[in-house]
Amino acid sequence: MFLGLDSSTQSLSALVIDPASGSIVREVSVNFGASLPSYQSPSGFIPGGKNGEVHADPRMWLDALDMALGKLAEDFDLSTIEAVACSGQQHGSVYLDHSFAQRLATLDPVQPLADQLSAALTRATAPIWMDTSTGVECAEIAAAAGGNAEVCRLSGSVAIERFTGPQIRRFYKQDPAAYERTAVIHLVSSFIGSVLAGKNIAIDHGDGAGMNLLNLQNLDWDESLLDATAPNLRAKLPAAAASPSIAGPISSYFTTKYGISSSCQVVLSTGDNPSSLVGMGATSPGTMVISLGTSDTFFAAMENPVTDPQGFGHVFGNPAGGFMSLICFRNGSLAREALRDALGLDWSAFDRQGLAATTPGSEGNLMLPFFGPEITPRRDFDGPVRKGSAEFEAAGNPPLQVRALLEGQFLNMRLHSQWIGEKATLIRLTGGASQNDGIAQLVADIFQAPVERFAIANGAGLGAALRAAHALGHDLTTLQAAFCKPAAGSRLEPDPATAAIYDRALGDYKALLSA
Ligand code: XUL
Repeated sequence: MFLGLDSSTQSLSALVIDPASGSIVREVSVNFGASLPSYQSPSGFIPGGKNGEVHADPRMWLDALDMALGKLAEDFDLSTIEAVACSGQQHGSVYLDHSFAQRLATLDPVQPLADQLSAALTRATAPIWMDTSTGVECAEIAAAAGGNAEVCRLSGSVAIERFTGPQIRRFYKQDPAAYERTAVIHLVSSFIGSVLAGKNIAIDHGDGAGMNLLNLQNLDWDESLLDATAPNLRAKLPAAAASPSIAGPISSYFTTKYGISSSCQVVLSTGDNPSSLVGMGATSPGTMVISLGTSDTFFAAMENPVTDPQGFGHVFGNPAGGFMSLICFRNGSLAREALRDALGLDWSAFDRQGLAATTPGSEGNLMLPFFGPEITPRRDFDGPVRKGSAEFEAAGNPPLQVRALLEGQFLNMRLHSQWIGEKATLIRLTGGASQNDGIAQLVADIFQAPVERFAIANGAGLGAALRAAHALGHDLTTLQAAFCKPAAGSRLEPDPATAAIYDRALGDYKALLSA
């Protein structure tokens, strides 16, 4: 049996897989807001942060780890677990002093983790990926490192607010004494992994690439980016290492407290997106994952670390080797819901029948689908742009508005994923809206690739468990064939008759965007 943990924004979940039967045998989850109300973080972060600050209390993650393992141990024999790996929300960082290593090595199973480790925190709270407070620091890092094009070439991303390097720089500027006292800076994933291993563990290339600090060519912390970020930073960072590395056996805290075997191995942690790449069975180039949520995300494996010349996309390490792209589109369901509400429609307008009232290409009408600020491409102002017939431009003809919005979203995604240089041979669609046949068919047609839907709710947690098994010698391809299966009857084929229509629409969309 193998255990995967996923410490995400709102919850910490644990999932056990049995490779022999190809099944998930146990799954538990601790919702931070509901189960740990004393942290007053209903959505997993401390509300009301000033100047774009979004932080979370790392003690909450530790309490959730104790709780999740406690829940699991209630009706499951954890001595059967051969290895554990963790996935964590990307970019968030935890700051610890010299006592952390000693505290980890001498954890008392009778006391909660949080009580024993909190005194090691040099920054009481951890900035997470939702934080947008570091605009100034991003500009400073880019300037010091020779411009954003250079930062992107080196690290796979331009200096960007939610990434860890700018967060570290802000801490150094705000509280230099506490920065000085900091002996080690962990990502959320490597923090939990270190607790499991009872020692500081390395940061893997998957999550490490989300810091604006990892050099993608040599897979080590980059000297010029370190210098641009904060003094003496290399000494405070764990080593960067390949994802399938074994960190060592699990800490005796967990063997005594939860009955995990002392031979259970801790595998390096990774970020939730690299972990989802594994859990969605998309670690080989050609298969693209599109996740439809509040924001939509696109990710896919890549052999070489090509970077986005426009600087919108990101490159992370692929836990199975090589690299992966990740592109976030802020106007996902955000825009779909805004249009639905503005027109007084319900979701049926977006399904196959609703879309059947109009034809592919929206009769030549086009929409830039930005109902709020967008990050891919960057647009600060709110409001979609409509171009076409007078009625359409006046926001009339609701069915056409719906189709034009969806086509705009996925043409925008196709346009802004061209830099990865791979044609999709298969798209794995996940997230709430993926169940909608109308939207799924439109994705298949715009990308001219078959679409499969997944029933898996927790791709990152499954990815963690698969990584644990892989690091202990199981073949990843065999594991993925057994675990990463599309829901029965969920596959849709692209309609070849729409290929030319969407090729032309893509050109028109690009022209409208430039205009
Ligand atoms: C990716 C990103 C989020 C977090 C939280 O760059 O910021 O997807 O990983 O899920």
